[in-house]
Amino acid sequence: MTTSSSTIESTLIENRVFPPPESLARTARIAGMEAYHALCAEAEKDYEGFWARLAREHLQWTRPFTRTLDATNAPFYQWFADGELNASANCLDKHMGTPTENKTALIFEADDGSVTRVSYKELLARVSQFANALKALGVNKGDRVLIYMPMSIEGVVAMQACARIGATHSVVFGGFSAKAVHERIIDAGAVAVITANYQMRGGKELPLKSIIDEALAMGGCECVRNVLVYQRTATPCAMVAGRDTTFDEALAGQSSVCPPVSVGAEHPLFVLYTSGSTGKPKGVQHSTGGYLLWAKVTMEWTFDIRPEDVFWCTADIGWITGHTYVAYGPLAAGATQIVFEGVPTYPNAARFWQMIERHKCSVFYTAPTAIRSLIKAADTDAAVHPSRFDLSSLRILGSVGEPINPEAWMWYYKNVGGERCPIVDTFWQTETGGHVITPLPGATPLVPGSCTLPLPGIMAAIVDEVGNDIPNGVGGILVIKRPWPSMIRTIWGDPERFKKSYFPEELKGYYLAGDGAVRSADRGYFRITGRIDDVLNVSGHRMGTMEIESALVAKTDLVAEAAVVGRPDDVTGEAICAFVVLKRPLPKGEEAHQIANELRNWVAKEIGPIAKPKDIRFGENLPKTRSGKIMRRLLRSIARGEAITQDTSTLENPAILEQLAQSN
Ligand code: 6R9
Repeated sequence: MTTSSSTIESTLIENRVFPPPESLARTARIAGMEAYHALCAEAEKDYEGFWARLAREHLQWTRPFTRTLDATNAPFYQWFADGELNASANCLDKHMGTPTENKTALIFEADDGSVTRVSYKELLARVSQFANALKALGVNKGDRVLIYMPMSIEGVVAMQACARIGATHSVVFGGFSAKAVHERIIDAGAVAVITANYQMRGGKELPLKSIIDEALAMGGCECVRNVLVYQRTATPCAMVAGRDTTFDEALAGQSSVCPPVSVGAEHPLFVLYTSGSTGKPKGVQHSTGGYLLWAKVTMEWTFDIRPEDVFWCTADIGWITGHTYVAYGPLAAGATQIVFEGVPTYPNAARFWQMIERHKCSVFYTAPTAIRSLIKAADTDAAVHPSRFDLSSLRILGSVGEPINPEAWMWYYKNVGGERCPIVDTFWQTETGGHVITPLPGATPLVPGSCTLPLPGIMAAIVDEVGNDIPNGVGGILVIKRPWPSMIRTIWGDPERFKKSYFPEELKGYYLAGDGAVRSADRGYFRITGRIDDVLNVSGHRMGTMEIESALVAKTDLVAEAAVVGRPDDVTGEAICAFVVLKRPLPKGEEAHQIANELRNWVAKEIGPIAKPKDIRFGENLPKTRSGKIMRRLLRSIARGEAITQDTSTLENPAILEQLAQSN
């Protein structure tokens, strides 16, 4: 038997344990495992009392709540329901009159490297002025506002301004297509859209406003009365009279004082669309009180955030990570944070390391896919290796979005963290609002590739198909047994789908995360084994296979049938692989290549460039059972280039496997 040295190394690595640095184990918010266990015991003993204590300690209420959890209409749980507060006041106003008011809230670094700083006081003034501009346009409490913005101070201001007047924002990532924006505008019933003329990414000027114009022209968007346009670049864009206003026009003459509107704790702070296992994206609705509570608490527990920290979460505000750990959490915690417009590889793959050095970043939070691509770059070009930069300001590193493989973990730990900084591998989802399973930097001994243990108060467990607990060492379904304050409240406009997706009857009322997981036999540490539904994770972005399939078959002149599966990819984690049956004879060579490109561009237009399949394979048919079901497990094997070892006896057309396997 031969075993390659890399296999030996990775096995050894997975068994390695990294205790927290001594200083953090002494001083962190949760210092040592005893402190962690004490909090878990508190939650265990008096669940509601535990959450009520946190909610009173961490949030400022304009009207105190008297009831903690209301489960009468489960699974539509309500938290702190009779309490009132304002999210923006809890992020900004509460710092006024404290030493934080003159502190830098945002360090914005643009794509071209220019830097703008905004203090908490200035940010409050800007948010208030913007809130007044929204009010002047007739945007009211409860209205939905769609935000389609680049990473910018203005993007954060727009979100906070909505929160200030009780409008519910729905941020759509700037990489989504007009069609995707259109669908979300209609589903949310947005009354206004906030966008920019262009965005700058990697030295390129990319349109945003024209995509909004295209979306609004698709019809059915009568709900949208106004479009607000931030002029990010000097290039003009088309403006529709009576509908479109520039930021400058809208802000002119508006006061920079705007009293925050108190809303009930359950008032929807935002709706964020994410992919599910059926074609249509789900509008995940979050509350104000419970959501903000966890954003603030996890900043302190997971990142041990301190007044002197410079925090940097590299996620875009179009994703949940950019909501909780850019737009809300760091501000609620009074931190200084970096907001970055550009991409990690421009002007070269040292951009992150350069920025950490330049801004003396101390807590850095990014995605495994970024780390893996930077490892690749550093391997081939020593000039972009992190060792060339002074990263001594770092004290805590974080990872989010997908499993981090032990090799990437070790590289991150050694080369970025200088073997000093704990890595918090935070497992969570759009639906969980904030971290749910994660190491604590001053307590948890780290095992590369494991998100370790649930946060206090999060009753995570691994169960079988009927909700029975599974012993450590055996893989199963990840659930959370009790409701928690920052959980999803419903799917916007589709409560039935909410119940079906997250609280299936057979699971005893537990929250179904949609991931598989296993706990280690020795420590009971969780390791996420990947989605158990038809959702792919490409570069940390969730993509529904059905969503991509619907996009492909929507090309009705060309495509008869399509099936999409994932296959492992070294850099992006998973890659999208599409099997397509055309309405014409099987293409070969150059023609196949051309059609594949045409389909990729089509998917980019239907959903967005992030959904483009990496592989497209053509066949005269797809492997199907006699009842006509596509056998995806076989397609998964073909996509991975594996020999088919599964049972194919139920397959109607076995010859197709050979054809598809050779179609690459
Ligand atoms: C925050 C975010 C959620 C899905 C989730 C899981 C995967 C996220 C992870 C992780 C392993 C981690 N995921 N963090 N898998 N380890 N630390 O990413 O939200 O975009 O909704 O994705 O991402 O599969 O179910 P979202």
